[in-house]
Amino acid sequence: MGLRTTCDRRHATLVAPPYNQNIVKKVVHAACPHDCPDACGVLITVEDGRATKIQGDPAHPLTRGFLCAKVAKYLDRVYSPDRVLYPMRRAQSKGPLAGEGVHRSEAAHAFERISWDEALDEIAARFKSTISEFGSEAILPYSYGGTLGKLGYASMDRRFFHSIGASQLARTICSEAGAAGVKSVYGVNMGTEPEQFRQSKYIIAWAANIHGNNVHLWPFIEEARRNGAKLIVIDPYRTRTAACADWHIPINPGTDVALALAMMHVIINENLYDPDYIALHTEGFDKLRAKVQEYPPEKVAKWTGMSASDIQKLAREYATVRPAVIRMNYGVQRSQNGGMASRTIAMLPCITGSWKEVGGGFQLSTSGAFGLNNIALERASLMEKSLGRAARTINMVELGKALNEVNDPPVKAMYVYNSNPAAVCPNHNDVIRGLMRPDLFTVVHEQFFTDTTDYADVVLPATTFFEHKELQSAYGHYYLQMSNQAIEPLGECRSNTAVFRALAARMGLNDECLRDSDDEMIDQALESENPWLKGITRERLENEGHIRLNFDSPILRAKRGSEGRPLNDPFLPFANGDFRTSSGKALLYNEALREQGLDPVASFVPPDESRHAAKSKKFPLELLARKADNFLNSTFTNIPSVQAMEQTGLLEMNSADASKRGIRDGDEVRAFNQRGEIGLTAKVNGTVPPGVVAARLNWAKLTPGNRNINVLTSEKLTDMGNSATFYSVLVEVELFQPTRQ
Ligand SMILES: Nc1nc2c(c(=O)[nH]1)N[C@H]1C(S)=C(S)[C@@H](COP(=O)(O)OP(=O)(O)OC[C@H]3O[C@@H](n4cnc5c(=O)[nH]c(N)nc54)[C@H](O)[C@@H]3O)O[C@H]1N2
Ligand SMILES: Nc1nc2c(c(=O)[nH]1)N[C@H]1C(S)=C(S)[C@@H](COP(=O)(O)OP(=O)(O)OC[C@H]3O[C@@H](n4cnc5c(=O)[nH]c(N)nc54)[C@H](O)[C@@H]3O)O[C@H]1N2
Ligand code: SF4
Ligand SMILES: [Mo]
Repeated sequence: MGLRTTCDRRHATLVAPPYNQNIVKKVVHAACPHDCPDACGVLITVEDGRATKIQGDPAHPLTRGFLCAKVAKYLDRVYSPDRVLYPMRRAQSKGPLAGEGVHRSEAAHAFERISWDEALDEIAARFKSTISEFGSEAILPYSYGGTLGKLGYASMDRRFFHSIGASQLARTICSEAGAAGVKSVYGVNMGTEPEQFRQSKYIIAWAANIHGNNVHLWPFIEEARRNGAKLIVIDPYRTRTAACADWHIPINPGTDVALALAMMHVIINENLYDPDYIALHTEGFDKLRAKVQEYPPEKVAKWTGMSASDIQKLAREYATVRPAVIRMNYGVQRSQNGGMASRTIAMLPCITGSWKEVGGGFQLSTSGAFGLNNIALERASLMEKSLGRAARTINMVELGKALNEVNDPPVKAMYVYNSNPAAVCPNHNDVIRGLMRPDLFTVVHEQFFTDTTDYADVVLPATTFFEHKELQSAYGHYYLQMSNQAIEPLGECRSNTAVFRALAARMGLNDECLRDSDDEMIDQALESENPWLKGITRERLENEGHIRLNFDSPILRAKRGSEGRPLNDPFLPFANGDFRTSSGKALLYNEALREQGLDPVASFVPPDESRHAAKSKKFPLELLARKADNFLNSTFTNIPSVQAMEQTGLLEMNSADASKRGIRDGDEVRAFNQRGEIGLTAKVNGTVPPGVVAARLNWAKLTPGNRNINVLTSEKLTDMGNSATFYSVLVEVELFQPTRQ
């Protein structure tokens, strides 16, 4: 029989096993740091210093005791024979080793093991010589979502790079268009608490692959459906979520702006809106009313691929079946007009007044509520000391351009952590051309020998979340968590903060904040003006594991007076307005958009790469270069037990498009456009409508020809937020022809 813990909410409960007094067993509370809205509470069982079990924390209100399939197999990742365990220096030329699928420990053969002292000396010396020859901005940090832990994501790393005056990185690859679109209405990116979905009667999953990317929301949706709620999925791809829905709307990619405007056309013209909420809590309704007249359902039908009557039905149901909630996810904003799409969809609950209702509203993210003290963590002011000004900013989406074209100064040294740009960046061929540059000094701090380590000069071994302590916020719920260290670091692995502390010392940097410990930084993060953090301390988090944001804070209650709606339970962020705009109202008209060359209300501009553009004649198919349900971006793609759950190397096609090209299910095909080409296996399985093809992200070296689907995606940026346009890509597909010798 398994051993029971006495209290699974304590971060480390020691349990002496009855049969063998020598084995020390403990259960440690941690939090999953992967780039996923669910930010699960995790319990790790450790026996004699070795993790033996991982499970979802049953006490966490969202996790509810279960983990997604990939993290349930996390012991395979932590104890994988393929981990990077020691600092390594390149011993062979850059690029993947010959032979397909060289992704396991063999990739290490391109390197020789060195000590931490040698590695730190080499990096410090190269950084110093780069600074003296080209200036400090010739050094580029490159990081993203490997860990969303507050310390590992942005703390000592930023302090270090600000202190040396390195280029800044605009971290826009994922969510900035959506955040900008939502903020252009609400002034903040937050929304409906996920637990309230159980009280909804009409749930729209708008570009939200809930089963794949947000699985802990699903039980609440199921509960709502048991009580009669309807689930509508708006997604060109037939996800598992779409397959279970009451109504799946396979909208044409990049046309959501037009759909939202047409829905508002119906809602406003048929008097289905909430005049009181609009009068009290919004600005610019008259201009919106005028604007939506340009988007009647009949006109929008031809863009979206929906019938006018379906648009009307959706609008009427959304406005009248109450409460109605929209779970929009980031898929919608990976289109060129993704900022405007997010803006218009975010307007819908302001028009219907659905923010007043428990189980109503809208959620893209909850991150805007945490308000941790990022200024204290990141210390941007250190740039003033090192450079006398803010360093230049390079957009991470444009890495190909940065490495091949930027010349003022050129990027001469790059330090990659929390990211695998050789897999996840658009315009893969240009990225690889840049990474191959012999004059580029590249450091990669990693857990595995990824696509990017194949181009590294020095590889440093990184801890997993089992091996370090973290403070964890979330973007899909309102609980702050402590992730405690469960086991000692494997081999010579070090956490991000530990490496940057050591590098700062090695470079002789002396600002005191470069020596802060992890606990000190956690305390600094919690020292914030945000009233919702009141009463939340490191000690409490260590003892309780997770704590809900303090929406009932006395400060807010005093501000509101005794008349106010109870804030804590249920949390209704915008029931009384309280938008974070200068007027406190939702901005249906936003003058600032005009300065960005956009319509201050809203307008639909089809993406350059879409069926509505002239270019579509040469490359007529719209590609969705999607994520895999069982990987996390490029993470987990190399773990055999996780690979076994996923199908890779596929190009999903509609039977109409396939038969037009003489392609049958299982045929080898070539997908190509002006940026590149890739060989894949056709899958004609009904997941995509005519005119759309889809493929899944994977490590390049696990795909034949050492390339992945990002050979076809572009560096073009979105209308707001300068994000990536992974879902505005045109391609052509043909039966594979072997090249003649
Ligand atoms: N299993 C798993 N979970 C993940 C991730 C993962 O890779 N795997 N990634 C994590 C990360 S980094 C993020 S940002 C989140 C993202 O989570 P989501 O926002 O759900 O991200 P996507 O999968 O990019 O897009 C969601 C859906 O949008 C659809 N879509 C594409 N274009 C359009 C369009 O023009 N209109 C509409 N209506 N739909 C469109 C796609 O087909 C997709 O099914 O998930 C996180 N969770
Ligand atoms: N075609 C296509 N491309 C995409 C997307 C898509 O949908 N389609 N999605 C985009 C999106 S939404 C995102 S968010 C990006 C994600 O891009 P990335 O943030 O680069 O995400 P991952 O591919 O998960 O790679 C993260 C790496 O960080 C490492 N890592 C994990 N923890 C740590 C740590 O504590 N320290 C260090 N030093 N390393 C660590 C992991 O081993 C992993 O290799 O990809 C984007 N690229
Ligand atoms: S990846 Fe997401 S669903 Fe899976 S354990 Fe982590 S937070 Fe939970
Ligand atoms: Mo993302």
